[in-house]
Amino acid sequence: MQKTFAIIKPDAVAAGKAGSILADIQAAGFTIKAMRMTRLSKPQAEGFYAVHKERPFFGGLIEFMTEGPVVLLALEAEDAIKKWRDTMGATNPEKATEGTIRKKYGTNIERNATHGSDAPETAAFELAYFFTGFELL
Ligand code: 3AN
Repeated sequence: MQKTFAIIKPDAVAAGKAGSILADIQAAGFTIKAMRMTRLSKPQAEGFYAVHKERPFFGGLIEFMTEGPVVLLALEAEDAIKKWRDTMGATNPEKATEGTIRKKYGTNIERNATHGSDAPETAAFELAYFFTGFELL
């Protein structure tokens, strides 16, 4: 079993899609190990996306990720990191496969409804950034 980290982003929460996305997550076979709804502060979002800080879209991304509440999730499944990336679909919803979460709920490459860790090292960093050890047992 493997864990990955997911976020239901402010666009999807504001659109009232958090419940549908959670249902899709469970239907896809993930166990929700931990979950918290919160609004990220600017420093919290900047720390989370630190790897992107030189990218041209960084400022807009931080603005977006702090504009309203998000749902933070620790998901568990066999091969959870790849499985969640596949369930979400491509970063750009226009290019995402039919039936994926970003295709169903995303608007554009920035406002793309969900986040998912892209590798074991990032999953470990991201899970520990938002959840403590005892929440992930
Ligand atoms: P993913 O979330 O699919 O791993 P990353 O890590 O390349 O994609 O990008 C992190 C986040 O930054 C994306 N989820 C998206 O919200 C935003 N982003 C990525 N590329 C762009 C872009 N070209 N323009 C605006 N926002 C972007």
